[in-house]
Amino acid sequence: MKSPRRHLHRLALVASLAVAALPAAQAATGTFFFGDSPYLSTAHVPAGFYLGGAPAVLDNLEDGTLDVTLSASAGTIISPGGNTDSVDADDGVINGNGNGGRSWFGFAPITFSFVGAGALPTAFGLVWTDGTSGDWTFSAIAADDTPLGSITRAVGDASNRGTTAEDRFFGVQFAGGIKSITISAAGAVELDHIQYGTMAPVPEPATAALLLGGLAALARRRLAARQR
Ligand SMILES: [Ca+2]
Ligand SMILES: [Ca+2]
Ligand SMILES: [Ca+2]
Repeated sequence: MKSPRRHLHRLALVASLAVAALPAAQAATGTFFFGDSPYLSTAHVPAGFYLGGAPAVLDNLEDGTLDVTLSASAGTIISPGGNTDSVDADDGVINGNGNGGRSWFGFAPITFSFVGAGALPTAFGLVWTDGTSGDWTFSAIAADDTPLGSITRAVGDASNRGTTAEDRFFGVQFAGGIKSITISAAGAVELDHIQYGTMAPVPEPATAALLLGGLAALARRRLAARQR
């Protein structure tokens, strides 16, 4: 039989463990990674990524040039046709196919750097549209060249055609400014919708810690009251 005291003990323990399990690295550095979420059009920029919901620049590459505020370490824009795999909506219709748009093709690792005038972006992302199926790593660098961390995700549908259900958004937020983002793995990769702007506040971990901390404190207080 479950005693109320044991239940409160357990509640306090669970709440404490939950606080301990929060992503400490994120809280310590203030770097938040987003990914890998499905992406068929600009409507799929993750909610809460940009302040006000919209990026300062989102380059869909459809004008055939990379935005002047960006530079790339490798690769080039490829035209519609063949196996080109742009973001699905770039050819005007979301239909499971990205053959009719343009994308960035090159051999990984590929780094996109902000080279514009003014402050560095605090939210920076791109869309993986094709490449060798398997683990791809998305990483970022701060203004002083300090690594901001990385995430590794298994992506791809084992097809090098323009299929789009596999396409994934990767992004990073850092209030101190992001100098560059890199996608790396062995092999060729196609990317699209390279984008940046001002980060939206990310209250979740702090709020969650506060809530769980409060829950733990409440359980401890109740336990103490029962033990008196
Ligand atoms: Ca399409
Ligand atoms: Ca495109
Ligand atoms: Ca694809």
